[in-house]
Amino acid sequence: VHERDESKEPASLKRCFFFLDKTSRSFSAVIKELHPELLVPVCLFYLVLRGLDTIEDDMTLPLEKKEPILRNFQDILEQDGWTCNENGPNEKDRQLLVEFNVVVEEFKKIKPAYRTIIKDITKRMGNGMADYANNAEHNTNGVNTIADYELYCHYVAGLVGEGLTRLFVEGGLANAALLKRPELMESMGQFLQQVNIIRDIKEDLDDKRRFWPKQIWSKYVNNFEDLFKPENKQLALSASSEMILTALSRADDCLYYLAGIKEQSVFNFCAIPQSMAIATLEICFQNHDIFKKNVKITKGEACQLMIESTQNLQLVCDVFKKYLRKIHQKNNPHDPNFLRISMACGKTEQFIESIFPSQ
Ligand code: PS7
Ligand code: MN
Ligand code: MN
Ligand code: MN
Ligand code: MN
Ligand code: MN
Repeated sequence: VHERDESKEPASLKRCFFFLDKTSRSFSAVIKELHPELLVPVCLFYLVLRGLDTIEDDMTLPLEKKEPILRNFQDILEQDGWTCNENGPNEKDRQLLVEFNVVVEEFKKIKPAYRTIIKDITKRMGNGMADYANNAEHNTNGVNTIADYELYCHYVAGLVGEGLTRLFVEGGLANAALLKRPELMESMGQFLQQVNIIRDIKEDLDDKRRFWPKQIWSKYVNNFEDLFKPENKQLALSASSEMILTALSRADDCLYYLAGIKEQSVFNFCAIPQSMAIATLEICFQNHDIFKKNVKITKGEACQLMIESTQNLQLVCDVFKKYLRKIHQKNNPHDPNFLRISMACGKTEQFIESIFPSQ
């Protein structure tokens, strides 16, 4: 384990690490353990996207202010001294944007190849977010088809998978062959984002945002709001099980991607969020609380997952197997998605068995 020499860090870099701690629960720990070659670039990549997301999430920002910031964020990255005071007082990460000049300052200093990757992803993500911010404004149904939903998840998370993979390869810490399987890095992001969207349904509703696709929920209820009515409990659970099934179909790609990561610090960085995601998916499954509050895995469970996901692929597969079996056991024969969920669990377990035969 290496350590940063904080005495040699400029104040702006110290401030970036301060914001990393302040703005991320799970990512801060794994980013700080990354190989020194990528530690600062990935930290800055994170802060850039966190800044962008703070603009996206602020529902008090009028669209005419929000849209140009989202669409031009890649240029903002290179504007000396840029800061933003537009966010509402309750936006949890507003201070990062108030002091965004420290990110701009450090961004200048990283290798041009890393800057190019971060700028490219920022540009595509910001424009994608803006497209969907528009949608929410003009179309009260928000995300309609499953294709809309997966495109949104592509913009906010699949692209992160692409950017990180390009950084790993550029830094000499991952095999360039990974770039030839774009569906694997896409699934790494999709899995995390879909789980976030499933878990956050109530929080997002309270912000007047909807990310569950109408194509799915309309099979069960007529209006999105009906998902939250106590009398529709079973229908809401069925809709959630279809959302969970959709996410679950990405799990095998994620394990396949992890099999291609040999460098230990990059492996840990990639594996921990995926393990947290499958555990979160399992507590959301057949759990009506997601329609009432933000459901979270316990601190103890999170610690356990951290330990199990920082060894090797076999242990990560064991984690996945454990949660797949829990999902399998909770599966309800009266649920219209029962059979498909059962098959998805079985298929993923078989995939794991094919990499690590149990006897
Ligand atoms: C490892 C190949 C650059 C490390 C990590 C900030 C979390 C915030 O939290 O609903 O409910 O408010 O607004 C693939 C991370 C995908 C992304 C997306 C893994 C950047 C991240 C900005 C690919 C993380 C998925 C918005 C956009 O959802 O969230 C490998 C590093 C990864 C950030 C995440 C988040 C999107 C998001 P919340 P939202
Ligand atoms: Mn967010
Ligand atoms: Mn967001
Ligand atoms: Mn949010
Ligand atoms: Mn969310
Ligand atoms: Mn959230």
